[in-house]
Amino acid sequence: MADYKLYLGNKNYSSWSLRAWLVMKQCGVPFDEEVVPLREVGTQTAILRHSPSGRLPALAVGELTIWESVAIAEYLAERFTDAKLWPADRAARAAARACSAEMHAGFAELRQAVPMNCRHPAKPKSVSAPVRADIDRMTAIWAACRARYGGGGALLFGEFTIPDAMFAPEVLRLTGAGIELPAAARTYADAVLALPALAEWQTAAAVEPWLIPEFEL
Ligand SMILES: N[C@@H](CCC(=O)N[C@@H](CS)C(=O)NCC(=O)O)C(=O)O
Repeated sequence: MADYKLYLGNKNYSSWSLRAWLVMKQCGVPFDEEVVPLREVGTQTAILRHSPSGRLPALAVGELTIWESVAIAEYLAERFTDAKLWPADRAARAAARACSAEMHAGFAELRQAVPMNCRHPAKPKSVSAPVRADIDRMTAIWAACRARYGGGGALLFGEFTIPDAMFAPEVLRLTGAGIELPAAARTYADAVLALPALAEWQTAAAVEPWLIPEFEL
């Protein structure tokens, strides 16, 4: 049994779980994981056994339970400094935290209109003005981070950092929906899609037995 156990929602649908899982993978330590199927009779009771908020992901470390994807990421960044989960430079780190916080708190229109679905990506017939505004803001963040901080690699702050995990589900949403992206955003999206850990998650999502009709658009 590993020291860390990550409780997740369905890999096919749970974007917050994907974020925490990508950060955990980046730490390079063994961890156990358990998917609690969402939207089933008994789901809430099952989640509450592992997460006091009734939401996933949650990370168990011995007696400690950490819920909320950003808190999990922060905990792992403190524990596994070699994984360099935040940029080393203070200004870059502040920007990385701002991007991550903006993702965590925002982009509701996009997230609502285009649910994450690894197996069958949602393909909206049209993009409303509020969704377009979310996309424009998100791709502007990507372009700005790449231009200012991205020189050392293909990701937002060069090598993989927490904001890349925060935006990974959005990359799946936007590319899966076939939404045209500005060149810099497309290049960044391709770099995220090339992450081996993301491919591993998608492979696992593809064989999950559960289907949630409201996320099958
Ligand atoms: N703010 C939370 C959001 C977590 C969240 O909304 N998780 C969803 C799955 S993606 C959930 O657990 N939903 C409970 C349910 O559908 O019963 C975080 O960042 O971890």
